[in-house]
Amino acid sequence: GAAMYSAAAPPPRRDFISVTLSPEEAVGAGGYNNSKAWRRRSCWRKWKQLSRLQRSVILFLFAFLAVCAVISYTSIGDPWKSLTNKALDDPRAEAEAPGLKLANPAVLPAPQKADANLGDYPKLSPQKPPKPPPVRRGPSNLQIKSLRRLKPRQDPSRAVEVPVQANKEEKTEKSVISWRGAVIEPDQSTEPPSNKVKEPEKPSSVESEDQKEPVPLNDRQMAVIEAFRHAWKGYKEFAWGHDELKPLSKSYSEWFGLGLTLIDALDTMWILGLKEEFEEARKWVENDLVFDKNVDVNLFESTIRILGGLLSTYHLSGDSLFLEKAKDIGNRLMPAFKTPSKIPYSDVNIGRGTAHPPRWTSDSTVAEVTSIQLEFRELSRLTGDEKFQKAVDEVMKQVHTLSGKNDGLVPMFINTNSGQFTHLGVYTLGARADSYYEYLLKQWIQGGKKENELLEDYMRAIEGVKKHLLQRSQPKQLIFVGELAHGHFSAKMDHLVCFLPGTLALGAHNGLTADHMKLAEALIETCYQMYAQVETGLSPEIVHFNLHTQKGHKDVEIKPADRHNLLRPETVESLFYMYRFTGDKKYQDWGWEILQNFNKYTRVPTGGYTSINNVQNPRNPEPRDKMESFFLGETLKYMFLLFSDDVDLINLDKFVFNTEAHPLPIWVPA
Ligand code: DMJ
Repeated sequence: GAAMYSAAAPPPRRDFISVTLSPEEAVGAGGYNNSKAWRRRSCWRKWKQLSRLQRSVILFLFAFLAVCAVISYTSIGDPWKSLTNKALDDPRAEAEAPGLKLANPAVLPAPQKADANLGDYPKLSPQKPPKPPPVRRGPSNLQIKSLRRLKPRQDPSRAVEVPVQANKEEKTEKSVISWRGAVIEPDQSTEPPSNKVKEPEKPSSVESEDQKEPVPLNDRQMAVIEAFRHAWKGYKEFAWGHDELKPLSKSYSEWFGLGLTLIDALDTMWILGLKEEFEEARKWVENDLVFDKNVDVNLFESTIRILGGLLSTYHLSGDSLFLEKAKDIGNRLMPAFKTPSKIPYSDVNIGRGTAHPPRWTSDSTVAEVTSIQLEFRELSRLTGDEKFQKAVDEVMKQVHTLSGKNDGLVPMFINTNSGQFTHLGVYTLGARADSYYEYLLKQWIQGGKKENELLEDYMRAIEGVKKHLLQRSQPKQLIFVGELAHGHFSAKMDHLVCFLPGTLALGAHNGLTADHMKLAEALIETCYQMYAQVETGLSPEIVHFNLHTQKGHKDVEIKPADRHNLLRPETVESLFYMYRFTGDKKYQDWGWEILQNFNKYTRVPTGGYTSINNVQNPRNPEPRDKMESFFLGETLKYMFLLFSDDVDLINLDKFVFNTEAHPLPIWVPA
């Protein structure tokens, strides 16, 4: 049934045991004397004064308690361990406690080399071009006016195989590989961004020529709108202006205290055509969104969700309110870059203008410091103030030359004092490294495909993935991306890694090797199986793939600590790219299944959706009572775009999505 949860049951009554200590017992007769020797003597005297029966009873009680303790330790051990791991897997814990995961490394199987020769991906259905874009209709005053007609679909035969120099991490300026051959759309090339800072222009959405007729929405898109409205109802009623809805307790949680869900959802409402909701949220931004607050925010999270959300809403709506707010938060985040190395700290106090690393380390997370570039670069372009771009370009420049990479794969931590990678030897495309790879490609696209170092690092990294991290599972022979820890391959894959098929497809669409598209097709199948092979049809946070055939075993294995689902977007995001670029309807069908399962297992009748603790139990998926802001910012937005046949609804030759699904314009020549 659709509606699964009702309000939380009242807390159970508690019983109390009261214990009274006589003053004498509490402090000892004759005044306070707490010396160890005195205490030892006094206890021994009391023990001697007891009868033999009393002593036996006490000894028996001690023995009994010891047995109970052993039994309860073994039975609560697992949930406790899983709880600890959950905390570690929580993105917030990630942000707050870098290093924790390393302190608790996965138990790795016997060393196995990733098969470097997995180029022969499963046979895939041939690419069908999508139908010509139908004319789009929708709420007229929220229409994104198209810029130009879509350029003809790229002919895969024009894709250029780019040579990759593996094993050479540090290269001098002179030896930079020329990727010119890969740049196939000359009309998108631009001046280097720093040369073209100027007064903010009209946002790209309103510079248009031909406004097209709106397209009627199809049933699946209507279902997404219904889901969004349901989520919004809960947020509006119980969490308005707060960071996240707690749909079961009908309350909210604060992270930064900046209306995170509302800001993350602004451009989704615009794209879905939800005019009333958008206007109401806009009023809140105008009257109640205040950044002058004594609050610590995470640089990465506030950049991708708040700065990114405001910038994209500015571009879609043309409303300068959002640009003003973007400038304000952008300026307040700048103190993060005042570090000895210029590699930013993880946290900034946006009211005080101070920044700091987490309490226990001076490290930052690699994905965090390398996934704020699209937003800060765009802010420079719009404001004419170079400082934003300079700060984030400096980070990329340093990371480009650092040692410690493994065939383009980066470690997970970087030190803000030394500017060097730390905790070397662990390589993943999941948490703490994921969007580094995504932003290499996307910055290259944003800047008009001119910044060769970015492309070079991206191409090399994908070769690194192929060489070290790809394996096939059993029995279905699914290609998956595992992890490498000090030379040991682990068949573990985070759901977060499912951004990769979409990114690979985007690269291929932009002229990179057709081989990337083949890999994308294989990997999106795997990501879909991470849903399809699970009891609820929803993916867990982490899976382990089976490398050996075992009777009755599926490809996907799930550890108790990993079986939660946070309503994450990555698979739906990749399905959207795959459908856009291939037109293969199976991707829409897979997304539709996923939406239905979200409705079945995560929807709360009184409003909102909740993350769940157990994707393996359809009877009780164990709601966690939290709706993450990215469910509205990303998951539902990508669903809506996936079900659309209008390639001009966020045209991927005009916009590039940041890692929180906020579309930013691709720079075009002045
Ligand atoms: C989002 O904040 C972003 O997509 C980020 O890149 C990864 N984590 C969440 C969604 O899973």
